[in-house]
Amino acid sequence: MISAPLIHGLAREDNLKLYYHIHSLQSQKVLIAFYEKGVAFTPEVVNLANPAIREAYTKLNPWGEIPTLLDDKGNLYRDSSTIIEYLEIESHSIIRLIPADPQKALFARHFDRALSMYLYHPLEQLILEARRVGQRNEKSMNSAEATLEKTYATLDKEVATKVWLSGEEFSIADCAAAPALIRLCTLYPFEKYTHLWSYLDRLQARPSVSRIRTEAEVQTPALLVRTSWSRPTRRQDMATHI
Ligand SMILES: N[C@@H](CCC(=O)N[C@@H](CS)C(=O)NCC(=O)O)C(=O)O
Repeated sequence: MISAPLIHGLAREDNLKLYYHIHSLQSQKVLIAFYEKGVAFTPEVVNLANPAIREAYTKLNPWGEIPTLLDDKGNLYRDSSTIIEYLEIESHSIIRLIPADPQKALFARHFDRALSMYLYHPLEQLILEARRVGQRNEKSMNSAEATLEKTYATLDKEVATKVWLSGEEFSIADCAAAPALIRLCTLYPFEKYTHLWSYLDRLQARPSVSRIRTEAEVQTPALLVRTSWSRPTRRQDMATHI
């Protein structure tokens, strides 16, 4: 694993170690939360493509998934939403990502969870199929696209009247939405959902979001192509955008 310099923020929790990779979307979700809150951490970059690193990492996270957070008491948090909830409780940041209003907090958590099932899951299915050039499973692609259409339509209605998914405040739900929508805007574009498209513009204008995009692009220039605003027609150009 590679260590990188501490990232400076408003509140300092230097005793937090984050195991992640910038190309992992759930890692990006957590990074957006850290940057929004201005909480510092010690980065541990985990390259799961390296079998020896993967093997070593399963001692920390038996599922072999990133991100994982290790706190100063030796507690491990192995899920992006739980890590953000942890920061909400334990960090000294005054920035909230779970709204104080209980009803809005429920909305924020609901969308975070719904996006994990109905945006991230079909997105991962599409990425998997897109990599299988010549032997794609049409049934799996159709099912992923049908789920995405329902999710796009639902989100489009939500953000037609709201700035962010839980209302006026940027929340955990928006941290989750940004990395997946940025990826999907080239892989399975959604311009016809005009409110959702404008919401993506708002997300991209957020400094925390543009920071993770820059970090991803700096580390792998090829990603510039993947996250660019060029819009392929659905399906045909998929192989060039994975
Ligand atoms: N529920 C987990 C899922 C995390 C997850 O699926 N991470 C992906 C990367 S984005 C991963 O580590 N996949 C295993 C692999 O790439 O081998 C979370 O939200 O933190």
